[in-house]
Amino acid sequence: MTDAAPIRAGRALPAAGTAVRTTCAYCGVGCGVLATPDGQGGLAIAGDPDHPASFGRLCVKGSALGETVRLDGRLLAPRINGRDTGWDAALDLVARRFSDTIAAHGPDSVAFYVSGQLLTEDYYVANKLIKGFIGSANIDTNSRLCMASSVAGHRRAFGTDTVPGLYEDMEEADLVVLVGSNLAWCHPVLFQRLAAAKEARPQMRIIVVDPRRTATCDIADLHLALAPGSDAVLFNRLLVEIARRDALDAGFLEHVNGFDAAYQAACASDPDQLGLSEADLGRFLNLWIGSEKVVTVYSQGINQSDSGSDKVNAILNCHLATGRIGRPGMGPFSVTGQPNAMGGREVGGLANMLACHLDIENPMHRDAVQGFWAAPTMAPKPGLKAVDLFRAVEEGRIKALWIMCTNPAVSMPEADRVARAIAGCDFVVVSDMMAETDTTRLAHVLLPATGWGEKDGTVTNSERRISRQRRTMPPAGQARDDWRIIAEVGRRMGWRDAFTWQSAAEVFAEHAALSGVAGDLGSDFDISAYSAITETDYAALDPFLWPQSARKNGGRFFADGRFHTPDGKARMIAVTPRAPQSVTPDHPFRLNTGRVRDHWHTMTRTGLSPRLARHMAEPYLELHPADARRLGLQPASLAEVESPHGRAILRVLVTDRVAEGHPFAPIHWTGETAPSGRVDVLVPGLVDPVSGQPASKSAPVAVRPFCAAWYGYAIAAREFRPDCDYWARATLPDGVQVELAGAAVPEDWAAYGAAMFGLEVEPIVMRDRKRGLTRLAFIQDGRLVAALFVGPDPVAVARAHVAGLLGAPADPGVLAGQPGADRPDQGATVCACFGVGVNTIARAIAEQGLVTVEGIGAALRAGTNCGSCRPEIGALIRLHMPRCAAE
Ligand SMILES: Nc1nc2c(c(=O)[nH]1)N[C@H]1C(S)=C(S)[C@@H](COP(=O)(O)OP(=O)(O)OC[C@H]3O[C@@H](n4cnc5c(=O)[nH]c(N)nc54)[C@H](O)[C@@H]3O)O[C@H]1N2
Ligand SMILES: Nc1nc2c(c(=O)[nH]1)N[C@H]1C(S)=C(S)[C@@H](COP(=O)(O)OP(=O)(O)OC[C@H]3O[C@@H](n4cnc5c(=O)[nH]c(N)nc54)[C@H](O)[C@@H]3O)O[C@H]1N2
Ligand code: SF4
Ligand SMILES: [Mo]
Repeated sequence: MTDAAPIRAGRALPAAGTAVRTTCAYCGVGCGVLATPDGQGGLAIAGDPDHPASFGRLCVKGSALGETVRLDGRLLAPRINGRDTGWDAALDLVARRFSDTIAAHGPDSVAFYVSGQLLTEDYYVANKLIKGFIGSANIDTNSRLCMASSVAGHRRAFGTDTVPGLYEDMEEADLVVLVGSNLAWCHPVLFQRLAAAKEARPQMRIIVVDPRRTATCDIADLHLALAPGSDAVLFNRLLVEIARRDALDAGFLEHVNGFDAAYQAACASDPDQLGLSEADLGRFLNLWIGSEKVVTVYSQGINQSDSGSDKVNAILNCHLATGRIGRPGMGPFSVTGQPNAMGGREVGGLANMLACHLDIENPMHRDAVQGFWAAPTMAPKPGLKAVDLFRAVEEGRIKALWIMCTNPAVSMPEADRVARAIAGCDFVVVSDMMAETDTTRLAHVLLPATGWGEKDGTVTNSERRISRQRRTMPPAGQARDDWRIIAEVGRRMGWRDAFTWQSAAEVFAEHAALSGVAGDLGSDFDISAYSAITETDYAALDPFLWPQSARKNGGRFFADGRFHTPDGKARMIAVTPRAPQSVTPDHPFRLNTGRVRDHWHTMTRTGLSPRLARHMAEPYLELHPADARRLGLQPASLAEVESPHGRAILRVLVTDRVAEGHPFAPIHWTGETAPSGRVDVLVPGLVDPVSGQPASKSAPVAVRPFCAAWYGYAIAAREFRPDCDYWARATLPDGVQVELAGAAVPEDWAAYGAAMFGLEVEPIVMRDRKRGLTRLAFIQDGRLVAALFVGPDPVAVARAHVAGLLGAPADPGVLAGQPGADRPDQGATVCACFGVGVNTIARAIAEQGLVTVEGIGAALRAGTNCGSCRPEIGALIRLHMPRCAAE
């Protein structure tokens, strides 16, 4: 990087060595990134010290962005039925098939399924095309799986979908309660801000409410491992206690309807269902009620439930009853997952919203938007929500489907059924950056989209801050921006004048102007200050909080007691807690699902980074020791997990982080990376009746040992696709590594290995008949190109060591599978930035007596770059601390 000041690039690409201000591609924290093209197609990545969400910090995923902008695996040209074609042919076909379908079967026979990873400009154009021109509201988004219950809860309570507070409220609070949020792994930079605030003000308290003990608990004063799904009981109990202790804010309650009914319902719920000790529950109640400045952060442990909306409202009720909302250091705070989950809500990307927080069911709102767009029609009613949308695809009611920027064949509940529905649809278009995903494999037409780093636009983060993503590199192959692709289809469907923008800035300006119309109708989403933004100003746009208009600038909402309901008052909702779907004798376990630290969803991008693959290389099942014992499952063996909807095979990780009967599995593995590790095949398509959000955290399942006759570990310089019952692939700096297992032992390992790797060389074979081990090394031109280790038990090979030998001059020692005595095995990676393993850290603790995260950092560098692994280092210190130091 040069010393030149970072630029806010215009439309021209920046010169090599020039840092460009942009925003991270991943989570809803929305960190500022300085991306510097290296002149060879790569990018150097650093945190932007001036970005108000992150002040220079980046987590490990953000830091590794440069490793994911390679061309590997990219979709480089449009394809029709698997064959590369030109844009004209592809766009004409899409426009014609959509027009013909609408002509024959009406506007509701087509649908778009989009994503919170689209930029606001992309989202705006998609919403305009389908709602205003096609005349259907059959557009839904993966935010339905993510934020829909928060949206519904906000709209019920506030009359609008608005997050009242700001990130700094978490830093200023005396108590932060994290409910169903693994902030340390899922919003790492916000977690770091919180951890720093607590360090600076040790009297600050943090409570984690999660049935599972996560890395987030590392900074918690109290962890409430409540019974899964019982959060509404907890917040009802809190409401009752708030009233009993006279902690209600009578003045604020003047601005709130529904207290009595909410209170009655709260009194009727039974705190025994929480499974918490009186002492823990008492501490929670005391701290919450005793701290005026309290922020309740919540995420998927609340939203992803078949009563998620009620859980959201149970939380909002407590903040409304105490008037702790919209003032510094206090408020309910729903954190968004995707980089533009919030932007999608603003433009009306959900089937039941219009645009700019307007209501699709309000005829005045519909008329205003139709007038602004000069649209021939306007969707008259809400469209199908994600789960229903794919059911309609299955039933043949949706005959043309366009999926953009999401991978529903992996991420939707009942994923096998959804994949079958897509495969059976008459006409499927998929816009993606990548060529091979579980969903792109099912498309008739594939449209290559530009990805992060190649596109221009805006995203809105969890605190309503809009910031620019900026183009820093040319598009891959023929890839085009999503909004341009959608606009082209709109024009080819006959609406030439409505889709004429020349730049993302023009789309943004139109959206801002529409928000002014919405503002006149009372909408709080109003950024009309930007209605006439120029190209130059858009290029230079600094991050800003909405609203920005003649009426209001940035800041918090609702402290003034003015809400967006017809009578201007907030609404408390009577919540009668409902238990999650019951487990049954056939499916006696409740499967919880979620995220790991270093992967992003279906891994199409994070899977390209060897650094990110180091932390968790395989799909796994966290299982309580008592369950493991009862089922006869050894650590690192494989479990078969089955539900009425599908079956998966996962590596067993025995841990008391989870409760008995309540295992956990991460969501990231796919048909491309571990075909039997797709957990959404197990999850039922059961939804919240208000929000339509699926219950992704509580699938009833059966767990049993997978009877593997053999286990294996393979490395290879080139990609290969194994053919056995279980495999999981991860990227290495110079190739790939794969974990394998099978129910039947092949006759000839040498032949099996050669066929699997697609190699014609004779391997060097080492057999240990007594222990049933076989080890093969394939050497070409004196270098190791592939190796396979198999045995009747999970193979004990030092992974990092063996993987490092790939491509190196062949060393007969490779088949030992372990480093020599002079090079101790460093074990599973903890710090992905510097590649520091668990054994190395444990040794440093024991031998050098290091007992602080800082001390480990000084000695090993671990934890000193992005800081994502600091909670894990802390946990290792507690585990391995020499006894005298612990006392
Ligand atoms: N590393 C990484 N970060 C990400 C993402 C990613 O893929 N990888 N994805 C982003 C996206 S889109 C999202 S939506 C966010 C999600 O961010 P989070 O919601 O923080 O993440 P999850 O792991 O899905 O779930 C959070 C926790 O909910 C808990 N939980 C399950 N059931 C219950 C319950 O009944 N009650 C309570 N209180 N808790 C429960 C789980 O044990 C889990 O620890 O992360 C964002 N950030
Ligand atoms: N069981 C269970 N299931 C879950 C969840 C859970 O916690 N448990 N979480 C749910 C949640 S919260 C979410 S958000 C979803 C996420 O699930 P998905 O949205 O399906 O996951 P991604 O892997 O993020 O998919 C994004 C796709 O868009 C592509 N892409 C990236 N950038 C661009 C671009 O600029 N343009 C285009 N056109 N394509 C692009 C990527 O290559 C990738 O194929 O999963 C949901 N599913
Ligand atoms: S916390 Fe990490 S993933 Fe999220 S925006 Fe910041 S750098 Fe990106
Ligand atoms: Mo999400």
